[in-house]
Amino acid sequence: MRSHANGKNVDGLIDYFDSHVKIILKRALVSSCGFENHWFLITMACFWFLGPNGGAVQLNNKMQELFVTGGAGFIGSAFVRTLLDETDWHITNFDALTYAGNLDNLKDIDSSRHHFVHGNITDAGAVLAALPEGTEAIVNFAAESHVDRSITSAAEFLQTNILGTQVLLDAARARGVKRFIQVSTDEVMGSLPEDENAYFTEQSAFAPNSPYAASKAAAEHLVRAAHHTFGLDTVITRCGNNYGPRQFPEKFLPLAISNALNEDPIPVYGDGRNVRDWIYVDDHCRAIMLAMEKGKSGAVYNVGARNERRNIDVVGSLLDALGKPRSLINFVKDRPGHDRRYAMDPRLIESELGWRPRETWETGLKKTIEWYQQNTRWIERTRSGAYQDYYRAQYGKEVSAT
Ligand code: NAD
Ligand code: TDX
Repeated sequence: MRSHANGKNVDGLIDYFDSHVKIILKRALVSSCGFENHWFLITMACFWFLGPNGGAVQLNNKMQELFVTGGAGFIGSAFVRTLLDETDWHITNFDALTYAGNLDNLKDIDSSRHHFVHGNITDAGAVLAALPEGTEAIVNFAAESHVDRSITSAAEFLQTNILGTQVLLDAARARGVKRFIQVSTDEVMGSLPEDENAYFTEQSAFAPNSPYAASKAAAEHLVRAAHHTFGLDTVITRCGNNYGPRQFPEKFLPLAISNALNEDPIPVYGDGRNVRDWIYVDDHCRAIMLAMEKGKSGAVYNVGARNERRNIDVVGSLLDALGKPRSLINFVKDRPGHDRRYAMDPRLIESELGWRPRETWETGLKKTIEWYQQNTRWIERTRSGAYQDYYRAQYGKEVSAT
């Protein structure tokens, strides 16, 4: 796969040098052999165009086909945007449009290179029907992704996150898809001690503590098994807490921003001292792109921006940024089994693939807050209807729909 960084410019340069080198070599051949030795020239020309180096030449400007699942959700839609912006690739975006999937998240993108298919990853027939011939890679974002919902009911998590992943692995093998990328989470490794200088590495043991985390851990095992047993080319990325535009407001940061904008109380679980390792969503997406293109087959890469923060400090920062009072903070009953601390050691992806986050907490939070301030209609739509029922059941009270 070719490098995505400034892909169009790099391709242009390669094309330029490639065509000029060809011309120079052909001229040298003609002058050294003479026109009469045309068989030699024809043989050399065939070797040039069809020979073993042809694969490298053909990569230039060749449209790559990608199958993205869950691309109408928060991270998946950011990935689709980033990929369309930074490469020439074509994407088939396969999404069941659950409560978390939202076609508004895909508004204004280049529709000539993006094909949306409404479908469920647990439906093998639908997946195979939608998977284009010659698909270069499957990137699996599709998941039930909210820990609190998994505590209320785990069934959908097992269906989508475990069985759905196996369906995709089988489809990848059946169709000869070159690479399978599983988007996983730090939560598979459980909770770190609060006061110790401990970090999750790629070698950390699995210790999932919620049904969500357990389902993501099971999915990772299936990906690993497909690599080990069938030789499928797989890469797993594990990331911490993402934040940014278009995150469904059941997750802590968008929930807190939406509530703060309406001056509704912000529910903080327990003592608010749980630590999460926050990363701006586009930085995560670029890490996935790099892992997809350059990651080692069978590898796992931890993705983190070295940005640990306590929940109470996160709320504090955003209330200050919005000019809202701290009195909006409302300590509520803790989440059962609440993991105390997540912290990623990203040294492998940094050293092996050269990945670095572009956003700091300050720039990322500013962008995020501005997006929610400017997209009140999006918040209104996502917080109407079923969201109100969810909020009442989860927090035992009403919240503004706007
Ligand atoms: P999200 O809930 O915002 O989006 C999930 C998307 O998957 C939605 O568009 C939904 O419609 C789709 N989907 C759900 N079930 C499906 C099914 N059966 N078939 C097809 N599509 C289905 O989630 P997100 O926050 O964007 O997370 C994306 C992925 O990244 C998930 O796999 C999650 O585990 C992982 N992840 C998330 C975070 C985070 O902080 N949000 C961190 C690390 C890893
Ligand atoms: O109302 C809330 N109050 C609160 O204090 C909510 C919803 C959360 N919290 C706390 C719980 C966590 O310590 O905030 C922290 C973040 O919570 P979530 O946004 O629910 O994320 P988390 O449980 O940490 O999991 C997230 O990161 C890893 C994503 O939801 C997962 O999909 C991802 O895999």
